[in-house]
Amino acid sequence: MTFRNKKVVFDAPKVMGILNVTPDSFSDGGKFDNIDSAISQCAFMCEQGATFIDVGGESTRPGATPVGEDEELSRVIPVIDAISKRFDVIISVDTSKATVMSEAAAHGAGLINDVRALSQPGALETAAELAAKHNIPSCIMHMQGTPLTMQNGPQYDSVVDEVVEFFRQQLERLTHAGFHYKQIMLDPGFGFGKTLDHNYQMLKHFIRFTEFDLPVMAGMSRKSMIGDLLNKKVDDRIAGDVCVNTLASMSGASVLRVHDVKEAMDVVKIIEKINQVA
Ligand code: 8Y4
Repeated sequence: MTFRNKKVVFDAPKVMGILNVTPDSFSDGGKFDNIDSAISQCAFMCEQGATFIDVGGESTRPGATPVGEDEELSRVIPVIDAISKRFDVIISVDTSKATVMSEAAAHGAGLINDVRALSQPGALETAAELAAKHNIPSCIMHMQGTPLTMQNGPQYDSVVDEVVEFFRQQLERLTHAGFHYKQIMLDPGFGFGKTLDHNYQMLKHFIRFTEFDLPVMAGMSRKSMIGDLLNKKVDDRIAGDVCVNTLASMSGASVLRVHDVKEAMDVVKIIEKINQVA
């Protein structure tokens, strides 16, 4: 798959480092502070082997309050601009808003990562135009409900079947809008309207998501599917992360979206070796 002008071969999984540019409540530092820390965090993840950096300015954690367009733009665009000038990494923009997508693309983004699967006003049209004009793929994630309500009693007959069917429908919709098939990445959306069992059903049968011959992303890093099962706080989930990323990798995951790039790269190198030996 090609991201703008960079070709990536998914013979083994690649790592996407998470770069949050949501303000934290313990810091009232100005925008320059945030950009400087974003740059150093990005440098750190690039040195460790990240192929992608996912820049997000909207929290999609359960119950998070929505952020306005101007606020999201002012958080995300200066960071994308700074990263694209300094690092040879593929910048992924984590957004659902059409304006943020096009501004991010204008400042160097190479992938659109939309947890709402291009469902917001103008998002499909904008993403399709960016795919056609600049060869910017989109990652389409499955979510049941909205971030506000998704975790109150999610239900499926079969979560795996429903996610596969969702992918089928989205591929139809995106190709109809002008996307080339090979410009679409898929993501089952761990933690987005799923119970603990739903998440582990998706992990157990992850290989089912690879039937479309498209790259599949797995985002489980530090999520409650690890913390709740193991009874571990967010900063004590690395071993769990490594385990689930190994399992997803063995089932054909192409991109591991993680906070801890160094540990995920160990997984990638072992998978690469497994793929090489007889
Ligand atoms: C600690 C910190 C615990 C953050 C949980 C979290 C995905 C995603 C998110 C994903 C794709 C998150 C933007 C949720 N998850 N995009 N985004 N796939 N494609 N929570 O799974 O990281 S945000």
